[in-house]
Amino acid sequence: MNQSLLYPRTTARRRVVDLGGLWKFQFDPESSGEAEGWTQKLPAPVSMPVPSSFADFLTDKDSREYTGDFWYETEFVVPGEWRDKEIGIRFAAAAHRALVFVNGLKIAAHEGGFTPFVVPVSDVITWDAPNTLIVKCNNELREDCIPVGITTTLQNGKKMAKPYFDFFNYAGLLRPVTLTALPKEHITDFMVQYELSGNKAMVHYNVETTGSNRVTVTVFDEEGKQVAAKSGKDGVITIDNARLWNVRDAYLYQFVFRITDGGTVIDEYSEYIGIRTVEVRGTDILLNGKSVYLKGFGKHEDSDTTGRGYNPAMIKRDFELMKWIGANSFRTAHYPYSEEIYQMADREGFLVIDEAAAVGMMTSTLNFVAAANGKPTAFFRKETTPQLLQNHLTAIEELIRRDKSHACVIAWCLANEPETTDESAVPYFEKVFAHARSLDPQQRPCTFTSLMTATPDKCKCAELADIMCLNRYYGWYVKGGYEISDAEVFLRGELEGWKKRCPGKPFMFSEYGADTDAELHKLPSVMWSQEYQEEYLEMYHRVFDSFDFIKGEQVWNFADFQTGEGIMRVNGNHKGIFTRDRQPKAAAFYLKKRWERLGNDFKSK
Ligand code: GCB
Repeated sequence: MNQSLLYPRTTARRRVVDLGGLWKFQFDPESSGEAEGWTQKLPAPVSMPVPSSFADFLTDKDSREYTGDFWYETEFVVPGEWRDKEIGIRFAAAAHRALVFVNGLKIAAHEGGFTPFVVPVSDVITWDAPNTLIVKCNNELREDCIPVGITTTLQNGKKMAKPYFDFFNYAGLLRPVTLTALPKEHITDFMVQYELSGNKAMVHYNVETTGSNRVTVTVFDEEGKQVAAKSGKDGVITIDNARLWNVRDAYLYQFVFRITDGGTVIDEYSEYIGIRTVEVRGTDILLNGKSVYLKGFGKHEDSDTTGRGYNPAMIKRDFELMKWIGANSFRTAHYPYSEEIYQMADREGFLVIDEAAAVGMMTSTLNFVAAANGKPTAFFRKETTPQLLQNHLTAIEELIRRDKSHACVIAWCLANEPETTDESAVPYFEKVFAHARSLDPQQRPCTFTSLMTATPDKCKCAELADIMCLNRYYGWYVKGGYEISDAEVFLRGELEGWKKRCPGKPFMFSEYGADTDAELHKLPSVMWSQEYQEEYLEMYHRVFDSFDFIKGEQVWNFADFQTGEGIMRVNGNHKGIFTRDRQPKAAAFYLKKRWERLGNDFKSK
């Protein structure tokens, strides 16, 4: 059976203890820790907050750029009262891979830094006494893992990560680590899908458990009133006069799942669930049967000091800013985000395009350089491709298993800017798309974001996508500044090409943007000035508004974010509409006017 990825919640029968705080931490540049017994105790640790990325706390460059193995250590006590429970340690994210040791025993390994895993520990702990938890992480980039990159060794012997992607390679125990105590017989997963008929919602559900006792599902509305109940591991629950979840108008029912034996509740799990349907029909993206236009951003989980670490304060601020500016959606570029972000999106009625960490799938050391030089290459013909595919499929499984019940998730983005210009991408992505489609009970649309060189005459994979997402930078990497009038001609020309190649498919812009210095004003504008960012956006919007099949606009990026060093980046990527500390640039006020004017049903017939 697949591992349970349910969000850890304390309920009548479940217990969750947050293990966050200051842990011990040590770099292991020689990878000698295991041989030297670090699995028992770290020899010379420093303190390190968990959850967080480690990179931006430290004041020397070797530490910030550290690439290789690094170790965490803490202690936990499990109360003897829980002897009859199944005890686990849940890592919400350990980037990019981890080995877990409890009391010196190696008990688990996990590849992939953005999805959770649970390590069962009942058999290795001492009750009522301190147990040692040691985690060996590794943040090396490879061509057979996602996100994709390589690791090189400098002349001085130090390793260095070379991402094929444009964001800092933050790593560590990025998200909460929790101790969980579940009943031996417990719920491991559930799924829901919807059918609407008049005022009625039929919720088809399925509950997985570890045993054979009776399962019940009870549904409560937002007032706490019971509106439906059903027993059985699968079935259909009918909700009369159902209030649907809608864009920026969320309504969440509470579903309580129980395992019962006679009058005894053996396990209980509950979740807030929005009822809605998502479908692509012709060039429309339909939510509850009505056409919706996406306004918003490609984002990152990125903030000062904590890096990619879980930062609930920043999550809150970001949602307030997205509401302020009139956005209704975002894409989790370029990896699955913290679970709490989807919970907030469910609550606030934001539409999320949920992305796997499949980024950097092109032959280049930096994807935007490849985008600019347009040389034909063949990323999916490498000898690493079979292993990469395997890791990619597993990551998609974990993503869909984790996020499938969120109302906010309206599409799966299976890769960012893969090199789809070579035939070798076709069999690769046929497998990726088929896999995702076989896993999602709600059959949400699947997509990938298309790289600028993958024009309508060159892209080999467009037909696989239910919604075609374009990342385009005419007016920035190509034909920038005074040439922007030519950029507009190119952009229009490309869209005419797409209209012919894929008639009857919805398109959206998943990236378009211009780097902008929050301090720089210039009249008339120059590239990098606040004025240019606005002119660039106005040009794109003029074009979008003249093509009916463009059904969404997500600006790159919501906020400035950290990247690696290089001549293309000035302490990070500055395409943010907000600064890294989440204050508006001038274009934010322009976007606010536009998005408040465009309804969620913009371009619906
Ligand atoms: C892209 C990438 C994104 C980069 C962006 C840029 O196409 O998907 O990760 O940050 O371009 O700013 O160049």
